[in-house]
Amino acid sequence: MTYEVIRHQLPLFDEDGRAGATDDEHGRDLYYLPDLPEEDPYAAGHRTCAGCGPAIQYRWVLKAAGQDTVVAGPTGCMYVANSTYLCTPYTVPWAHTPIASGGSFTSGVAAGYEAMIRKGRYPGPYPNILVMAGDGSASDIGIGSISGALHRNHDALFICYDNECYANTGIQVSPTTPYAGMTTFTPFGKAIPEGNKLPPKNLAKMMAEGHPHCYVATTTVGYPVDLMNKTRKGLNHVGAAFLHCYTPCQKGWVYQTSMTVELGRRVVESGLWPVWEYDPAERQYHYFHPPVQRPVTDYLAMQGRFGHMLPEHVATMQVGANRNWEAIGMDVPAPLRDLEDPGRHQRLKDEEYSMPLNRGAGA
Ligand SMILES: Cc1ncc(C[n+]2csc(CCOP(=O)(O)OP(=O)(O)O)c2C)c(N)n1
Ligand code: SF4
Ligand SMILES: [Mg+2]
Repeated sequence: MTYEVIRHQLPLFDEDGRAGATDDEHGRDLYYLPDLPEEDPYAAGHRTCAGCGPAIQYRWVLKAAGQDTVVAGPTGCMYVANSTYLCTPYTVPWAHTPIASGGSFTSGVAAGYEAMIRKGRYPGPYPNILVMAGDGSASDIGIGSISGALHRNHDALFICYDNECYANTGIQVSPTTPYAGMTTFTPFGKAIPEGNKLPPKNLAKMMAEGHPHCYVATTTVGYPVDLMNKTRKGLNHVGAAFLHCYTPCQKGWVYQTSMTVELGRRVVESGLWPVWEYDPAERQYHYFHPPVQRPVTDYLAMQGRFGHMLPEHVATMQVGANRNWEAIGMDVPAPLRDLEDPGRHQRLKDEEYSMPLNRGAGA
């Protein structure tokens, strides 16, 4: 006898009825939160750094997923800092996987639950199954196993928490480290003044283009409701889903501890992290158009990892941001176009802004 597999359909949080929101001078809604579940499957008491972006992401994702959830986590900060001997902050089943195996492990969990429910050996319903892998895992060492899982369309949500470095082993460069982002493996100096010469790997677009039957989305910890709704959409989607979330690393990026969420907005408003959703049914991308467009320096100057950048490096960054604005269907205002000129930055650097002192990663 074969039993039916019953799946959860999690309701989405209201993003429109923002009566309680207060606007800042740019019209950005502040402090808006809908009624959220009180449960926190990622409880207080973990050992990540103060202001850790991945920890904020873990909390929102698991709040959105709820108690009937099974979580996997490949090696990285969010394994090590959350699994002190005989202690974890999870109130739901959680397993550590090798760094390369987040995709294959989670495939096995998903296939196992499907089989057990069909055979009547697990009463169901089918739980929310997700894995949260770092960028080193999801975009580099473990990308093959995640791509395989997406291709085979296992019913699970595969999340990359992206702190743009191999944080846990000492802030080494990863494929998603931004151009000019300083890490311990990309120090700046006379030979390579920008530190990191390469642009970041466009992981989310690779996943969407390469697996067109999957739900794929990007988000940041600056937009908690968006993050929670995309978590729920990814879990509701029958089949594989991939979510790429920008999560600042306080230790590696060297910024004021309280600025994690603000960075999560500024990275979008400076055109460096397009927020979008790919709908596999329509085969269409839906781009978020932020209400504010800022120069990249509004973002870069908050972080010590960019403090060594010279005017020509900042101009290169602005070129990339401007191409991103065009790619998501937004006009590039003339002042932002002007900032593609390194000469303009030299003048601004002398007169209007200063980059922070770069004391090195982890300072
Ligand atoms: C195959 C393998 N290579 C290297 C390591 C060492 N290692 C442990 S954690 C880690 C960093 C992982 O980086 P990321 O996935 O970005 O997570 P983060 O530490 O940034 O949270 C590395 C390289 C490992 N555990 N396994
Ligand atoms: S090093 Fe970065 S990712 Fe790791 S716990 Fe600290 S802030 Fe979080
Ligand atoms: Mg990382």
